[in-house]
Amino acid sequence: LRLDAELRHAIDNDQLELFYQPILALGTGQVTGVEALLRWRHPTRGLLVPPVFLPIAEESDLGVRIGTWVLRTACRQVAQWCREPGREQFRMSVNVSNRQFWQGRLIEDVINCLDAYGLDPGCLALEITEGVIMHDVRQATQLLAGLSEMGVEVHIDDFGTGYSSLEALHDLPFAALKIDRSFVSRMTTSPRSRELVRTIVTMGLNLDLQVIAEGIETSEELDLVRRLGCTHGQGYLYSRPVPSDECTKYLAEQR
Ligand code: G
Ligand code: G
Ligand code: MN
Ligand code: NA
Repeated sequence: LRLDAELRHAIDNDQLELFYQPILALGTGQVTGVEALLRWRHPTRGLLVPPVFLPIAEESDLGVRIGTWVLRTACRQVAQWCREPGREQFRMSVNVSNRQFWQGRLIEDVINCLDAYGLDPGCLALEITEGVIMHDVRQATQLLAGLSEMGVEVHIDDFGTGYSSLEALHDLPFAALKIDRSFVSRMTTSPRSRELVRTIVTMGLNLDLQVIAEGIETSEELDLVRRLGCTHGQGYLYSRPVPSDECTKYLAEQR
Protein backbone atom coordinates (compact mmCIF):
# COMPACT_ATOMS: atom_id res chain seq x y z
CA LEU A 1 0.00 0.00 0.00
CA ARG A 2 2.86 2.32 0.80
CA LEU A 3 4.44 1.81 -2.61
CA ASP A 4 1.05 2.50 -4.16
CA ALA A 5 0.82 5.91 -2.46
CA GLU A 6 4.42 6.70 -3.35
CA LEU A 7 3.77 5.77 -6.95
CA ARG A 8 0.83 8.16 -7.21
CA HIS A 9 3.11 10.85 -5.89
CA ALA A 10 5.86 9.78 -8.32
CA ILE A 11 3.73 10.42 -11.40
CA ASP A 12 3.01 13.98 -10.35
CA ASN A 13 6.57 14.67 -9.27
CA ASP A 14 8.52 13.68 -12.35
CA GLN A 15 10.09 10.61 -10.78
CA LEU A 16 9.11 8.38 -13.68
CA GLU A 17 11.46 8.25 -16.62
CA LEU A 18 11.72 6.36 -19.89
CA PHE A 19 14.91 4.62 -20.92
CA TYR A 20 15.37 3.57 -24.53
CA GLN A 21 16.98 0.53 -26.11
CA PRO A 22 17.93 0.55 -29.81
CA ILE A 23 16.46 -1.99 -32.22
CA LEU A 24 18.55 -2.76 -35.32
CA ALA A 25 17.86 -4.23 -38.74
CA LEU A 26 20.16 -7.26 -38.79
CA GLY A 27 20.65 -7.08 -42.55
CA THR A 28 22.04 -3.55 -42.65
CA GLY A 29 23.02 -2.89 -39.04
CA GLN A 30 20.89 0.27 -39.13
CA VAL A 31 19.04 1.39 -36.03
CA THR A 32 15.40 1.29 -37.04
CA GLY A 33 13.89 2.30 -33.74
CA VAL A 34 13.94 1.97 -29.98
CA GLU A 35 11.90 0.30 -27.27
CA ALA A 36 10.79 2.53 -24.39
CA LEU A 37 11.42 0.96 -20.98
CA LEU A 38 10.01 2.52 -17.84
CA ARG A 39 12.12 3.42 -14.79
CA TRP A 40 11.25 5.00 -11.45
CA ARG A 41 13.86 7.27 -9.89
CA HIS A 42 12.81 6.62 -6.33
CA PRO A 43 14.03 9.29 -3.90
CA THR A 44 15.53 6.76 -1.47
CA ARG A 45 15.53 3.35 -3.16
CA GLY A 46 17.33 4.40 -6.33
CA LEU A 47 16.43 3.40 -9.85
CA LEU A 48 13.56 0.91 -9.84
CA VAL A 49 12.59 -1.37 -12.76
CA PRO A 50 8.99 -2.19 -13.69
CA PRO A 51 8.74 -5.67 -12.12
CA VAL A 52 9.17 -3.97 -8.73
CA PHE A 53 6.28 -1.54 -9.09
CA LEU A 54 4.12 -2.23 -12.16
CA PRO A 55 2.32 -5.21 -10.60
CA ILE A 56 1.22 -2.90 -7.78
CA ALA A 57 0.15 -0.24 -10.25
CA GLU A 58 -1.82 -2.85 -12.17
CA GLU A 59 -4.00 -3.48 -9.13
CA SER A 60 -5.64 -0.08 -9.50
CA ASP A 61 -6.32 2.73 -11.96
CA LEU A 62 -2.65 3.63 -11.58
CA GLY A 63 -1.83 1.06 -14.27
CA VAL A 64 -3.80 3.07 -16.79
CA ARG A 65 -2.43 6.40 -15.61
CA ILE A 66 1.15 5.21 -15.90
CA GLY A 67 0.44 3.67 -19.29
CA THR A 68 -0.95 6.95 -20.56
CA TRP A 69 2.08 8.79 -19.20
CA VAL A 70 4.43 6.32 -20.92
CA LEU A 71 2.65 6.63 -24.26
CA ARG A 72 2.67 10.41 -24.16
CA THR A 73 6.31 10.65 -23.11
CA ALA A 74 7.43 8.15 -25.74
CA CYS A 75 5.50 9.93 -28.50
CA ARG A 76 6.93 13.31 -27.53
CA GLN A 77 10.43 11.82 -27.67
CA VAL A 78 10.09 10.03 -30.98
CA ALA A 79 8.59 13.14 -32.56
CA GLN A 80 11.92 14.81 -31.76
CA TRP A 81 14.09 11.97 -33.05
CA CYS A 82 12.00 11.61 -36.23
CA ARG A 83 12.63 15.22 -37.09
CA GLU A 84 16.29 14.43 -37.87
CA PRO A 85 16.92 14.05 -41.61
CA GLY A 86 17.09 10.42 -42.67
CA ARG A 87 15.18 9.29 -39.65
CA GLU A 88 11.65 9.63 -40.93
CA GLN A 89 11.15 5.86 -40.73
CA PHE A 90 12.27 5.63 -37.13
CA ARG A 91 9.89 3.76 -34.83
CA MET A 92 9.16 3.91 -31.10
CA SER A 93 7.99 0.66 -29.47
CA VAL A 94 5.87 1.06 -26.36
CA ASN A 95 4.85 -1.74 -23.99
CA VAL A 96 1.17 -1.84 -23.16
CA SER A 97 0.03 -3.27 -19.83
CA ASN A 98 -2.96 -5.50 -19.31
CA ARG A 99 -4.96 -2.81 -17.55
CA GLN A 100 -4.03 -0.19 -20.07
CA PHE A 101 -5.20 -2.48 -22.86
CA TRP A 102 -8.43 -3.59 -21.26
CA GLN A 103 -9.48 -0.68 -19.07
CA GLY A 104 -7.88 2.32 -20.62
CA ARG A 105 -8.95 4.22 -23.64
CA LEU A 106 -6.06 2.99 -25.69
CA ILE A 107 -7.30 4.11 -29.10
CA GLU A 108 -8.23 7.58 -27.83
CA ASP A 109 -4.92 7.84 -26.01
CA VAL A 110 -3.03 6.93 -29.16
CA ILE A 111 -4.98 9.36 -31.33
CA ASN A 112 -4.44 12.15 -28.80
CA CYS A 113 -0.71 11.51 -28.62
CA LEU A 114 -0.22 11.30 -32.40
CA ASP A 115 -2.18 14.51 -32.67
CA ALA A 116 -0.42 16.35 -29.88
CA TYR A 117 3.03 15.77 -31.36
CA GLY A 118 2.13 15.71 -35.05
CA LEU A 119 3.43 12.17 -35.22
CA ASP A 120 3.10 9.82 -38.19
CA PRO A 121 1.28 6.66 -36.95
CA GLY A 122 4.02 4.62 -38.63
CA CYS A 123 6.46 5.95 -36.03
CA LEU A 124 4.66 4.05 -33.28
CA ALA A 125 4.49 0.36 -32.41
CA LEU A 126 2.63 -1.09 -29.45
CA GLU A 127 4.04 -4.22 -27.82
CA ILE A 128 1.39 -6.54 -26.45
CA THR A 129 1.98 -9.92 -24.86
CA GLU A 130 0.07 -13.04 -25.79
CA GLY A 131 -1.35 -13.23 -22.29
CA VAL A 132 -3.02 -9.83 -22.58
CA ILE A 133 -4.57 -10.75 -25.92
CA MET A 134 -5.75 -14.23 -24.93
CA HIS A 135 -7.81 -12.74 -22.12
CA ASP A 136 -10.45 -12.03 -24.78
CA VAL A 137 -9.30 -12.77 -28.29
CA ARG A 138 -12.31 -11.38 -30.13
CA GLN A 139 -12.24 -8.05 -28.36
CA ALA A 140 -8.49 -7.84 -28.67
CA THR A 141 -8.67 -8.53 -32.40
CA GLN A 142 -11.08 -5.62 -32.83
CA LEU A 143 -8.96 -3.26 -30.79
CA LEU A 144 -5.79 -4.21 -32.60
CA ALA A 145 -7.52 -3.91 -35.96
CA GLY A 146 -8.44 -0.34 -35.04
CA LEU A 147 -4.82 0.45 -34.27
CA SER A 148 -3.39 -1.19 -37.33
CA GLU A 149 -5.92 0.51 -39.61
CA MET A 150 -4.64 3.80 -38.20
CA GLY A 151 -1.16 2.75 -39.27
CA VAL A 152 0.15 1.99 -35.78
CA GLU A 153 2.05 -1.31 -35.70
CA VAL A 154 1.23 -4.05 -33.24
CA HIS A 155 4.09 -6.29 -32.05
CA ILE A 156 3.62 -9.50 -30.09
CA ASP A 157 6.03 -9.30 -27.16
CA ASP A 158 7.75 -12.21 -25.38
CA PHE A 159 6.58 -14.51 -28.12
CA GLY A 160 6.75 -18.17 -27.22
CA THR A 161 6.55 -17.74 -23.46
CA GLY A 162 2.86 -17.13 -23.09
CA TYR A 163 0.09 -19.36 -24.12
CA SER A 164 -1.52 -18.43 -27.37
CA SER A 165 -3.29 -20.51 -29.93
CA LEU A 166 -2.26 -20.31 -33.55
CA GLU A 167 -5.93 -19.97 -34.33
CA ALA A 168 -6.08 -16.76 -32.32
CA LEU A 169 -3.00 -15.42 -34.05
CA HIS A 170 -4.62 -16.14 -37.39
CA ASP A 171 -7.00 -13.20 -37.25
CA LEU A 172 -4.80 -10.79 -35.36
CA PRO A 173 -3.42 -7.88 -37.35
CA PHE A 174 0.16 -7.68 -36.12
CA ALA A 175 3.36 -6.64 -37.84
CA ALA A 176 6.08 -8.24 -35.73
CA LEU A 177 6.94 -11.12 -33.44
CA LYS A 178 9.44 -10.47 -30.69
CA ILE A 179 11.25 -13.66 -29.76
CA ASP A 180 11.70 -13.75 -26.02
CA ARG A 181 15.25 -13.50 -24.78
CA SER A 182 14.98 -16.76 -22.87
CA PHE A 183 15.07 -18.53 -26.25
CA VAL A 184 17.91 -16.38 -27.51
CA SER A 185 20.06 -17.09 -24.46
CA ARG A 186 19.43 -20.86 -24.54
CA MET A 187 19.85 -21.11 -28.28
CA THR A 188 23.64 -21.23 -28.44
CA THR A 189 23.83 -24.23 -26.09
CA SER A 190 20.54 -25.99 -26.74
CA PRO A 191 19.82 -27.45 -30.19
CA ARG A 192 16.18 -27.78 -29.20
CA SER A 193 15.91 -24.06 -28.47
CA ARG A 194 17.62 -23.36 -31.77
CA GLU A 195 15.09 -25.48 -33.66
CA LEU A 196 12.24 -23.78 -31.83
CA VAL A 197 13.55 -20.37 -32.82
CA ARG A 198 14.08 -21.55 -36.39
CA THR A 199 10.45 -22.63 -36.52
CA ILE A 200 9.16 -19.36 -35.07
CA VAL A 201 11.26 -17.35 -37.53
CA THR A 202 10.09 -19.41 -40.51
CA MET A 203 6.48 -18.94 -39.50
CA GLY A 204 6.99 -15.20 -38.99
CA LEU A 205 8.72 -14.70 -42.32
CA ASN A 206 6.10 -16.73 -44.16
CA LEU A 207 3.46 -14.46 -42.67
CA ASP A 208 5.42 -11.38 -43.82
CA LEU A 209 6.16 -10.32 -40.28
CA GLN A 210 9.22 -8.67 -38.84
CA VAL A 211 10.92 -11.10 -36.48
CA ILE A 212 12.77 -9.32 -33.69
CA ALA A 213 15.24 -11.21 -31.50
CA GLU A 214 15.42 -9.86 -27.95
CA GLY A 215 18.25 -10.01 -25.48
CA ILE A 216 21.21 -10.47 -27.84
CA GLU A 217 24.22 -10.35 -25.53
CA THR A 218 27.04 -11.99 -27.47
CA SER A 219 28.30 -11.96 -31.04
CA GLU A 220 27.69 -15.69 -31.11
CA GLU A 221 24.01 -15.10 -30.39
CA LEU A 222 23.90 -12.34 -32.98
CA ASP A 223 25.44 -14.65 -35.56
CA LEU A 224 22.93 -17.34 -34.87
CA VAL A 225 19.77 -15.20 -34.92
CA ARG A 226 21.00 -13.61 -38.12
CA ARG A 227 21.58 -16.98 -39.74
CA LEU A 228 18.17 -18.18 -38.61
CA GLY A 229 16.64 -15.22 -40.46
CA CYS A 230 15.57 -12.81 -37.74
CA THR A 231 15.03 -9.43 -39.37
CA HIS A 232 15.73 -7.29 -36.31
CA GLY A 233 17.52 -7.52 -33.00
CA GLN A 234 18.08 -5.75 -29.73
CA GLY A 235 20.14 -6.49 -26.66
CA TYR A 236 23.07 -5.54 -24.47
CA LEU A 237 25.51 -6.36 -27.29
CA TYR A 238 24.30 -3.20 -29.03
CA SER A 239 23.18 -1.18 -26.05
CA ARG A 240 21.53 -1.44 -22.68
CA PRO A 241 18.40 0.63 -22.18
CA VAL A 242 19.71 4.19 -21.67
CA PRO A 243 18.28 7.61 -20.72
CA SER A 244 17.06 9.80 -23.56
CA ASP A 245 20.11 12.08 -23.81
CA GLU A 246 22.41 9.07 -24.02
CA CYS A 247 20.20 7.56 -26.66
CA THR A 248 20.30 10.79 -28.64
CA LYS A 249 24.10 10.52 -28.64
CA TYR A 250 23.99 6.84 -29.61
CA LEU A 251 21.72 7.65 -32.54
CA ALA A 252 23.94 10.52 -33.69
CA GLU A 253 26.99 8.22 -33.69
CA GLN A 254 25.19 5.66 -35.82
CA ARG A 255 25.00 7.95 -38.82
O1 G B 1 14.23 -3.31 -18.87
P1 G B 1 13.21 -3.95 -18.23
O2 G B 1 13.64 -4.17 -16.80
O3 G B 1 12.76 -2.51 -18.33
O4 G B 1 11.68 -4.34 -18.24
C1 G B 1 11.14 -5.27 -17.37
C2 G B 1 9.72 -5.63 -17.75
O5 G B 1 8.90 -4.49 -17.65
C3 G B 1 9.58 -6.13 -19.18
O6 G B 1 8.66 -7.21 -19.17
C4 G B 1 8.99 -4.97 -19.90
O7 G B 1 8.16 -5.37 -20.95
C5 G B 1 8.18 -4.29 -18.83
N1 G B 1 8.07 -2.85 -19.10
C6 G B 1 9.10 -1.98 -19.27
N2 G B 1 8.61 -0.74 -19.51
C7 G B 1 7.27 -0.86 -19.53
C8 G B 1 6.21 0.07 -19.75
O8 G B 1 6.40 1.25 -20.02
N3 G B 1 4.94 -0.41 -19.66
C9 G B 1 4.68 -1.71 -19.38
N4 G B 1 3.40 -2.10 -19.32
N5 G B 1 5.66 -2.62 -19.19
C10 G B 1 6.93 -2.20 -19.26
O1 G C 1 9.40 -8.06 -21.70
P1 G C 1 10.14 -7.12 -22.61
O2 G C 1 10.71 -7.81 -23.76
O3 G C 1 9.36 -5.91 -22.99
O4 G C 1 11.31 -6.51 -21.73
C1 G C 1 12.57 -6.31 -22.15
C2 G C 1 13.45 -6.58 -20.95
O5 G C 1 14.68 -7.18 -21.34
C3 G C 1 13.81 -5.35 -20.18
O6 G C 1 13.91 -5.73 -18.85
C4 G C 1 15.20 -5.03 -20.74
O7 G C 1 15.96 -4.22 -19.86
C5 G C 1 15.77 -6.43 -20.84
N1 G C 1 16.86 -6.61 -21.79
C6 G C 1 17.05 -5.99 -22.96
N2 G C 1 18.16 -6.46 -23.58
C7 G C 1 18.68 -7.41 -22.76
C8 G C 1 19.83 -8.26 -22.84
O8 G C 1 20.58 -8.26 -23.80
N3 G C 1 20.02 -9.10 -21.80
C9 G C 1 19.20 -9.15 -20.73
N4 G C 1 19.50 -10.00 -19.75
N5 G C 1 18.12 -8.36 -20.62
C10 G C 1 17.85 -7.50 -21.63
MN1 MN D 1 8.83 -5.33 -24.80
NA1 NA E 1 10.39 -9.94 -24.00
